[in-house]
This record gives sequence, structure tokens and C-alpha cells, in this order.
Amino acid sequence: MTQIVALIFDVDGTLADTERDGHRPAFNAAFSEAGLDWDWSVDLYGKLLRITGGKERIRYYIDHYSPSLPATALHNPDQFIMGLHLAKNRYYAQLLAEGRIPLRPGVRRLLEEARTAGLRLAISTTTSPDNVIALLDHTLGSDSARWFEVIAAGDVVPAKKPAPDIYHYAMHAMQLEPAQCLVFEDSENGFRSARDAGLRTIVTVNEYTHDHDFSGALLVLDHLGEPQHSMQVISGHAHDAAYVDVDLLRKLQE
Ligand code: XBP
Ligand code: MG
Repeated sequence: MTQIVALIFDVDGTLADTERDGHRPAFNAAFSEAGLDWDWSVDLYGKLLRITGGKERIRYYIDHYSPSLPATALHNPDQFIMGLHLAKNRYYAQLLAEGRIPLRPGVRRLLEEARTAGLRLAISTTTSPDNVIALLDHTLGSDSARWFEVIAAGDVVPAKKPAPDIYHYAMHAMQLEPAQCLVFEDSENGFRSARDAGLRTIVTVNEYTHDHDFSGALLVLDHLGEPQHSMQVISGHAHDAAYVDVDLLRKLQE
């Protein structure tokens, strides 16, 4: 069997619960700043998450929910959406800087162990490079972006997840084959993206994704677990491990 060489991590929902408590309130703050009466509740945001990409999500909301729109939005919708998205990212960065969005259980530990074990690390995400780096800086520490050989992010590929393009991009940049990599994802869109690029995935679900379809995933877990905070296995064979470590990743490969 081919040895694992690299771990590829999704960001939003996987490294941290950024969606409910990060992007969502940041979108709402941007709407309010623009004088809009739009309010993306926790529930509504769960539905809108089916659309990957913040700009794409705003456009979908305008097209399908008929919210009130200022004249400028009708005049130049692209610029209107871009302006809202920029403001959202400004508020998002502020939430991160305030330390309001911690990493999920086991994330720091596994990244550190993987580095010690000489595994190569990469990121594959729909969000922008700036958002990724801000999250890494404020959680893992400044310069932690260097831990990742490739940060495949945002608009670098034309088709966002669930298209496999962003995973193809990351593997091409690392000159690796799918069998040499393991992916960490939290959502069906992310899982499908990795699967259709030929990759095997460990899924850590969250409040928004626990009922998604992850058929074919290597493992589905509630989180990566810690020595004092065991993970729950939702599906797959975790070799009785209490948490995901490099040893378990190697066993999964056998
Ligand atoms: C999640 C997404 C993103 C974020 C918001 O991506 O779909 O759109 O919700 O980020 P992933 P942007 O889980 O692949 O990281 O506003 O920058 O798009
Ligand atoms: Mg995600």
C-alpha cells in the first residue's frame, strides 16, 4: 500500500467552527453597515451553506429570497456584492483578532504531530487566502501559515467545491497522487470535492453538517478528539482509537 505523504485540510467548519460564529455574524454586520435589513439567522445560514463561496452565497440569496435591494444593487449587482463581501471579510478578520473563533478539538495536536512525523501539509478551501492566513495567525500563531506547503484557496480555480478542482490544484502543486494524501473535511460539498478528485477523507461533522451524506468516507467523527476528550465514531473503523493521531492515520492506510 502507498505510504501517506501529505494531509490536506479544509478550513471552514474543519479547522474551526467559522461558519456559525464567524462568517455568519460578519455577513450580518456587513448588511447592517450597508443599511440593509437582511438577517441571516443560524437556521437560514445552514440552508445558504449549500452554496459555497461568500459572494456566490449573497448572489443566491438575492436571486432566491427576494430581499429588499437599494438602487445601486440593481445598477451594478457585481460591485454591490463585492462591496458587501469585502465588508464581511473586514468584520470576520476583526472577530478572529478578538480570539472569538478557536480551533476545533484535536486540530492543533494533529497538525503538530504530523509536522514532527514529517508529513507534508496543505490547505484546500473555498474561502480566500487572506481569511485562511488570518485564522491560522490568530489560532496556531503568527507564521503558522508556513506549516502548509500549499494554501489552495478561493478564486484560484474557476469552479468551487463540490467541484474537485481545488483538490486537483493542491495535489498538482505538491506533485502528489491521491493515494499519497488524506483529506480532512466537514461538509458534503467538501467531501464530494475530495472524493471526485480520487482522495480519501476523514470527516469531522458539525452542527450544520451532521446529517449530510458522507457515504464512502474513510471515517466520520464528531471531532478529531484529544487524549482527555475522546472522539465519537459515527461511521468507519477507527481501530478503537480515542483520538486521531499519525499512528491511526497509518493504520487506516494499511
Ligand atoms: C466554506 C465556504 C466559504 C465560507 C465563507 O469553504 O463555503 O464560502 O462560508 O468564505 P471551505 P468566503 O469549507 O471549503 O473552507 O466568504 O471567503 O467565500
Ligand atoms: Mg468546510
